[in-house]
Amino acid sequence: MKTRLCETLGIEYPIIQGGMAWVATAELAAAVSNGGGIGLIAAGSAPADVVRAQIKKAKELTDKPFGVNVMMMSPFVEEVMQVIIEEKPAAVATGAGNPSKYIPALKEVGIKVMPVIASVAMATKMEKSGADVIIAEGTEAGGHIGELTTMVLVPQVADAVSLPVVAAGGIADKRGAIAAFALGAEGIQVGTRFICSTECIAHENYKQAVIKAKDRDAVVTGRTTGAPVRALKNKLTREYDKLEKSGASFEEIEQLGIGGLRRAFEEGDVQTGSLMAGQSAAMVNKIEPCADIIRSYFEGTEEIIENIKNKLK
Ligand code: TUI
Repeated sequence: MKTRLCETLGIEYPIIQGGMAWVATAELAAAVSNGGGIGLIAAGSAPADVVRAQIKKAKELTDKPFGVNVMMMSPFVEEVMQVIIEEKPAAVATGAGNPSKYIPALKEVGIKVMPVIASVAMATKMEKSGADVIIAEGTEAGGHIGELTTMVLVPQVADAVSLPVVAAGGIADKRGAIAAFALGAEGIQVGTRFICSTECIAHENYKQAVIKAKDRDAVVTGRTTGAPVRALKNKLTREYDKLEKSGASFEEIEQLGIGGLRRAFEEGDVQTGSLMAGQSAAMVNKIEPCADIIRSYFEGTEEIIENIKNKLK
């Protein structure tokens, strides 16, 4: 399963690890890259010097291409982009905003740019701005999300742009990968399943919460504030719901979530922490090395394709 994405990034399998703030550290990114995909360090809202240290660490842990995910709403986005231009990781993915103004400088030094988008309009805009890859993220994904499902977003984006499209959101196994390719994608992005990797240094309680999650446990809060976020249902999401329904102010609601990711990731606080995860959490059942996760998406796919052919007879 080699695609244009593999050529663009110099990787073996067409899989990009999701840029999960706090969760996607240099350790995880390097493990994914060593396993033949491309790992991403999540800059999240971290200051630039922290991001630089993470890039340096990843360079020690892998000789393979890796990238950095930049959250465009970060107060440090300007400085983080500068550090990236200096350190030159193979690729940059962006989320939660428009990276257009940084694209020329990133490309100038040979960094591939992969905006994550949730609409066709944003996909065509990114192609015009000079992006190298478009990551189309459906609402099944964890964290900050758009409205459209992967099933309807990916084919529309694939029709609208000529760049390689990567499908993200809800891709939990090789069936999902094959479906993504059927929709026109040339690669997949996987976040939630990598939380449950041996190399991910998230708190064990966070990993176990993902493993325990059932079909309807990854819920959305923040729809009324205009920044919807999908996370595993717990005390925090219930309080969010209550506040939103009570007509509380934007500031009051946002205040509740502050520090939530750190509480989940570092302290393992599964009640008041923000356990961001996608709907695919329900399909993640074990902790295993990144290399095994990657292979599980691409090995044995012939059998599934054969089954499809048989059903269509
Ligand atoms: O960015 C993500 N996932 C995230 S970011 C994040 S941190 C955060 N926490 C609370 C509220 C907001 C952010 C946690 N998870 N995924 C990629 C993604 N990007 N999904 C949707 C978008 C997106 C949305 C709007 C991309 C571009 C965009 O453009 C708006 C515009 O026109 O500028």
